[in-house]
This record gives sequence, structure tokens and C-alpha cells, in this order.
Amino acid sequence: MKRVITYGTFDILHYGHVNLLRRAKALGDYLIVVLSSDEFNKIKNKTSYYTYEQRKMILEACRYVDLVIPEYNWEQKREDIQKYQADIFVMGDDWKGKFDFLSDLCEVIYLPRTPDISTSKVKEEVICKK
Ligand code: C2G
Repeated sequence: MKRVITYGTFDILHYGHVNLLRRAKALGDYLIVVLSSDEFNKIKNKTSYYTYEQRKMILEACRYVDLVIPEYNWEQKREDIQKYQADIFVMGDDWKGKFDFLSDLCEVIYLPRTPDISTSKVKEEVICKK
């Protein structure tokens, strides 16, 4: 049973996120998404449109996602990987290199980001179109 773990805010879930989740799941059998809490989003200077609970509910409806747990800080990854026995850590390649320090614990894979889509783009276009 190969376990995959990934992190993010996943606000206003879009096809770029789903592309990431689909490819991450395809690397193993079980996908854990560590979802940024509303408080951690503030630390990341991100204000999400949906609350943590709403973003969690939406992610749990995604066929590729097996478990959603909260991300409270930058430092919890090593502990999460050990606690959840993750074999593979996956992020989009905008993070390339940033999490190589985890490679003593598990395989670290960066997947190409889906071009031309982001939560901020959706917000701008939806808000501007009003
Ligand atoms: N992503 C992607 N293609 C896009 C947009 C996002 O592949 N067009 C990927 C990102 O690379 C990331 C995941 O989808 O792996 C979630 O993106 P965000 O919600 O923006 O996550 P981020 O704010 O980068 O949080 O501790 C790590 C942080 O929590 C990552």
C-alpha cells in the first residue's frame, strides 16, 4: 500500500488542483491531503474564499482524495510523513527543490503545474465579470 502525501490551500478547487491530485494519487494507492488551516493561510499571506471546513468538504468529495488533515505550520511535514507513513511527498513544481530536505524520509516528487489557472485568476475574473 503506497501512501502519497501533498499539501496546499486548495481554495476554490479548480482543474489545476484536480490535475495535481489525480497525478499524485496515480503514484500510489492512498492520497493524504494536508490542507492549510485558515490561521496558517494568514501566515502564508493567503486569504481563502472558503473556510477550512468548506475546503475540506470539497476535497473529500474528490475521487482522488482518501484523507484530509489540517496544516497548521511549515514545520509539521516531517512529523506528518512519519505519522502517516507516507512513501511519496508530492507538490507542484512551483515548489521545486523547496522540500528536498524530506528526501531522507520519503520520495519527493514535483509535478508540472497546470498552466493558466490559479485561484487568484478565478477570483479576479469572476469578481471583474460581476
Ligand atoms: N497547483 C498546480 N497547478 C495550478 C495550481 C496549483 O499544480 N495551476 C498545485 C500547487 O503546485 C500545489 C497544489 O496545487 O502543489 C495546491 O496549490 P495551492 O492551494 O496554491 O497550495 P500552496 O498555497 O502552494 O500551499 O506547505 C505547502 C503549502 O501549503 C502549499
